[in-house]
Amino acid sequence: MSSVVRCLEDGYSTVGSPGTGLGAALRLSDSFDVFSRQESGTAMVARLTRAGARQEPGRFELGVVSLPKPGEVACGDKWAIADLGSRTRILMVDGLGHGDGAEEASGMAVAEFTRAPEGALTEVLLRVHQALVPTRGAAVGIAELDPAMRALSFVGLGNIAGVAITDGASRNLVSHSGTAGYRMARAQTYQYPWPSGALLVLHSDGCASRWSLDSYPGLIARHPSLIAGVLYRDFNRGRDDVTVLAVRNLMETQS
Ligand SMILES: [Mn+2]
Repeated sequence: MSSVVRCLEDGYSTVGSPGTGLGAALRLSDSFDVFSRQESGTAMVARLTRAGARQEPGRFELGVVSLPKPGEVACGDKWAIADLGSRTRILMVDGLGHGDGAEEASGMAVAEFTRAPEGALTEVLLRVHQALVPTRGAAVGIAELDPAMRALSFVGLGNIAGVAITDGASRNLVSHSGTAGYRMARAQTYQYPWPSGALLVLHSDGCASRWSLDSYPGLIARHPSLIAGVLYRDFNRGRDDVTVLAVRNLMETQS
């Protein structure tokens, strides 16, 4: 869109249509955001909140795109979130391969994580590993967000990529080689600074890892759903399930 503002006006169209679609989406949404560049296209997020639905805690904001391999119905990538009071844990799991067997493995990981998300991250990972023994296995990453402490912890087994972005500097989170349910060597949790405004991006290997938000001026400050959507659009490999999750620390800087 050469002008997002004009495109949001009712009655404006470049193709002879009524030109009311985007304006209607904006009016009907509880939150709405657009990231558009003429050379690469447009990403949009429109959110509807169910009446009485639990509100986000306000300590962070999160967006996810998770889709099966083209042509598949089952998705072997899954993610889950567990609220532990001041801390929040996020699981991302990529069942080996794709299709039903991959979905079964990742579903069991989510079930185990959801059943018992507490304890040291390495213990949670070990329980997930044990739960997956009957399955074909999976790559697993577990992040713990502590927005008030401006801290982020991560333990990973296999190919779940994590990148912490602070003041334009990116840091890749350490993950161990192995496969949950099949082979797990000694796992270690690593801590990273996660100050106010910092972003964490987690993604499965259905998304290439050569991206940089530097190529998208302004995107880092936008809703995490837009960040996840743009990375999905431009870096999904097209031959695997793909999940991209972005989460930003919303805690105000300590006064
Ligand atoms: Mn994969």
